[in-house]
Amino acid sequence: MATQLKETPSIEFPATQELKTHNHLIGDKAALDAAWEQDGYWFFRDVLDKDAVGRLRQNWIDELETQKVIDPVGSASTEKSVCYNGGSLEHYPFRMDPIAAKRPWPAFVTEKPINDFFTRLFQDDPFWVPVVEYRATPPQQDRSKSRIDGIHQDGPYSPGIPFRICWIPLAEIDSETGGLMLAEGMASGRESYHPKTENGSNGSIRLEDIPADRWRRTTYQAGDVLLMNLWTPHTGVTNHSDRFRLSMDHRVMAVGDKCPIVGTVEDISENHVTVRDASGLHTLSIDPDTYVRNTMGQKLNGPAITEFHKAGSEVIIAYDGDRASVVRPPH
Ligand SMILES: O=C(O)CCC(=O)C(=O)O
Ligand SMILES: [Fe+2]
Repeated sequence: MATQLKETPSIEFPATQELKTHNHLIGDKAALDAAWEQDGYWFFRDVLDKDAVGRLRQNWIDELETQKVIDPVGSASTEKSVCYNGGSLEHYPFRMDPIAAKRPWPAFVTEKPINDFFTRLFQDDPFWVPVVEYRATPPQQDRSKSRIDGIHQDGPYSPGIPFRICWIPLAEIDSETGGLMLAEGMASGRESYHPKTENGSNGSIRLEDIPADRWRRTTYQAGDVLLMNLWTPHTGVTNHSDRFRLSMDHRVMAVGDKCPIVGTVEDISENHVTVRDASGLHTLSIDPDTYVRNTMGQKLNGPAITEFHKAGSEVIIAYDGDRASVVRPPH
């Protein structure tokens, strides 16, 4: 069934169809792998323990109350919605740094039912890459703007880290609230649809470069989880409801996959990085094709590398032999 999101008529917005659900494939590794290649995502409906999701969500509710942009919810369930009360967004922390500072994800992923789900899915222990975005997106004020935040693939921003994007709605996200919209069946070629800009960064994917009949979304509920292939084009859809859109996006892989080094910079130059993790020191070379990046996903070249990455800062490094393919901050 094609559902058209409510749209300002002057702005182009594709018709979307329902996401597939992949619940029936859990336990069948070959079928899961095939769907991963073919569909470019796994969507599992109602698989995450709702109490655990609720405890995670409480961090968002606390922050929204602190910001005075929602009325105190007390013991009311916030699974359906948290209404925006119209409070000022002038100092609103759009990237949710106060939640990031509390680092609520380790407590969540180590809750037994959550860990059990991912262990069963991977038939291996999950490895959580500490790249996490905490989103509490208020209603979009300017309704004349496009509802498409920016079509992108995560792959070209983190080349060489074979993680899966793990997008977790923390309350209902319906078509008005927006949420994530993806293009199905575009990942198997591992092809970047991003136009390259002059400095080697990635420009946004153009809507016209994605076949119009590929777009998928659904009404997401707390308990659902969407895992997405690095090569699947996707975008956030802006919020046209009167509620906050609450989600967390994380990156996960199986311990048996080629996991990146997660550690702190010991020493860095334009040509190398030495990093310390639990297993000791590792030195990797950096060359002009290494995607050394900042928090905004921009590629850093030459002196910009050591202006941004310093001894003591946290990094995630993917590598091939002794060459770094990506050097990135967690956030
Ligand atoms: O939630 C969103 O708005 C976008 C999420 C996203 O791009 C991602 O999880 O990779
Ligand atoms: Fe993304």
